[in-house]
Amino acid sequence: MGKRSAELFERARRVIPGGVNSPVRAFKSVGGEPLFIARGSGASLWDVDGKEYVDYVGSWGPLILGHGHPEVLEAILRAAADGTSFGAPTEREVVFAELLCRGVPSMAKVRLVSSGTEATMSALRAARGFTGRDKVVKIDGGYHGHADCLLVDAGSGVATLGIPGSAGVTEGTAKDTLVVAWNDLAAMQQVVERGNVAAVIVEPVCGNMGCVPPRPGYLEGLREVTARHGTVLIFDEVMTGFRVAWGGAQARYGIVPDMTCLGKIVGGGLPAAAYGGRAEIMACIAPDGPVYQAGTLSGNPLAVAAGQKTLEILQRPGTYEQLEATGARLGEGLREVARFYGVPFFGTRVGAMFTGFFTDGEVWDYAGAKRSDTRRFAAWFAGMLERGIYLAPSQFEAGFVSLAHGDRAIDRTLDAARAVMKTL
Ligand code: KE4
Repeated sequence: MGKRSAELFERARRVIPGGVNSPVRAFKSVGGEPLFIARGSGASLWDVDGKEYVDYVGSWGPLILGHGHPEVLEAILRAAADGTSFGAPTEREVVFAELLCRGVPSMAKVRLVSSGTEATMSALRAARGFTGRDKVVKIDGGYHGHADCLLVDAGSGVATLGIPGSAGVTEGTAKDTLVVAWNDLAAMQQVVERGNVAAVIVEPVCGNMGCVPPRPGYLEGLREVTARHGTVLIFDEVMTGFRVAWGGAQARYGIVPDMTCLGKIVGGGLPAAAYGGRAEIMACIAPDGPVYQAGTLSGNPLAVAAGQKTLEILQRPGTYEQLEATGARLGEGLREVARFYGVPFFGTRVGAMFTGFFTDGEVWDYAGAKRSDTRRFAAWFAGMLERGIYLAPSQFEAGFVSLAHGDRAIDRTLDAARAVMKTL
């Protein structure tokens, strides 16, 4: 790590818990100190010491166009010139909501919020209000933001830090959250059949235990058992929405959930997220119905402008084909390098999201992900960082490619991977 980053981290730790504004940014599990970022452009980032990196974090998902896309910047500036926030309805948010409902047709109506956490928390409240039931089911190692009832056996930073949940979540709250393993349909059926389950919430492609796709038939099975028991099926597409396909994982796999949570990409790098679903469920939301949910900055004009422009660009011909091709080149390239150097490695990928697990076995759930050699991952991460490749600092996070990742970025990454894998 450079001198400026080290100085800033030292100062940050004095005034910010752990020196970071979100735990995943700390390099705790890989045994280093975080880089402080000065700027980004396209597929690259520069730290405050002037070193350039190929970026596979992409602000944890939103930057599917890369950093500082000129059309997105222009849209933000234009919106800002008219005022930064009104706390009142605008035409822009209507157009954006129409675009989201067209893009994700399972949503008859959608409510804008400012973070993925708000989206999932609000969707669960709506599902409970709609069904009059208490329990929710989540996946072991699934992460849906930091609402109390979802911080049970969570993935992402919680998994990275190796803690079972979070202090400060009451037993009363945790007892209504039931947890089953990803891709275990029989376990899910059992829990849902026991009754009183308001909602099942899943990432339709897990991204917070690393990228772990659904097994063939699993999502279909979820849809069937939840429909049979009147349980609301919530797809948390905060990560997968408009990333793995136009319209998200539900479009890619052809499954219609009752509710959908969106975030990251729909904010185009600014704070916007959304939840929506079937008309009867959304009719429960205030002021139409009794489920309260609100937000001072909800539908913020700058965030909506950035999201709208991002989705407009994604709708242009060939974008998802390009993301698929870039993802495939990188994913297959990494697998090949690992095979060549005899490093135990299980590569996963769905479209433009990927993970390389350092394990002999296959990974289909969190237990499988945890069998990875995290010490080897730490060495891999450090070696890649040194060679100018910025990966998420955890085995239990997905990597992302963007439309700005061209052949040069991928070549540079695979060159670095050869040099590092050789030493593992
Ligand atoms: P936010 O509240 O961080 O906007 O979104 C929460 C969230 C909800 N659902 C899914 C599937 C998510 O992946 C997330 C957030 N993901 C993490 C990284 N894996 C965001 C990074 C962070 O926590 O700083």
